[in-house]
Amino acid sequence: MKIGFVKGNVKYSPYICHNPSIAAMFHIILFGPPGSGKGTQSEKLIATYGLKHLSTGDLLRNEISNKTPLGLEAKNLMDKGQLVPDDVVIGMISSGLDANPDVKGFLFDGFPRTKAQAEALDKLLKLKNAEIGVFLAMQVSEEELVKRLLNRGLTSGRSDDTNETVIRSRITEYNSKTSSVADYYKQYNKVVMVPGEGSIDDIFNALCKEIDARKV
Ligand code: B4P
Repeated sequence: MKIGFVKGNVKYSPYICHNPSIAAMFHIILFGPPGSGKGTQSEKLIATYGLKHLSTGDLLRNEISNKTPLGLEAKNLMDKGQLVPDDVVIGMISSGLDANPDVKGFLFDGFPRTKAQAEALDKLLKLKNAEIGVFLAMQVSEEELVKRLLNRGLTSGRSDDTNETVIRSRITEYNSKTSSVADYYKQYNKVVMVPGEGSIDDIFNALCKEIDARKV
């Protein structure tokens, strides 16, 4: 199956996906530090596998642009490079699960980011007799992350991308609170490390290979 892909002004070449069908429900966590390419790869994965995309970053930015009380609180934390409280993001994900009862599966992007979020997600999925199929962790060096986010900050209008100190705080927050989420899923043998540097298509193909090896 060949699918082209456009993001912003960039058109990515078609790629070959060998087996995009998903017979049984299959839920994926796409994991990695800020700027590792979760949003970029999510767009391609949902288009290929027909999954429902749940990105806590996008949901929070939506609240910010609608100037809701939750958005104002979140912006204050995000602008400092800090995580938003667990109960806020867990509530958003819970609503997202309930609002989409008939999906083939969810692609969780940027969630869970703490052990409390991971445990809450397990409980929410259990209520639906479901579980995570695979936890895909993208590996990118800190210098590459900073370079990518500063570059995105030139055009994204995202205040958390324009200041190198804030970007480094986000990476510190990831190292202290988020990276250990991978250990939580290791106990269930769900974790697969995928290189996050290289061409977007090569990384995408590596992710597809891991998904195709696990889904029914
Ligand atoms: P997120 O929105 O999750 O986003 P991100 O970490 O900034 O980036 P992502 O990894 O998606 O990178 P992208 O593909 O865009 O988080 C933002 C903030 O929201 C957090 O700091 C936190 O405050 C808050 N938040 C979100 N979820 C939360 C949660 N669960 N709990 C608490 N707080 C939460 O790629 C980045 C750039 O790299 C792009 O410009 C892209 O074009 C480029 N790029 C991608 N792949 C590339 C490649 N292979 N080569 C070169 N460049 C590449």
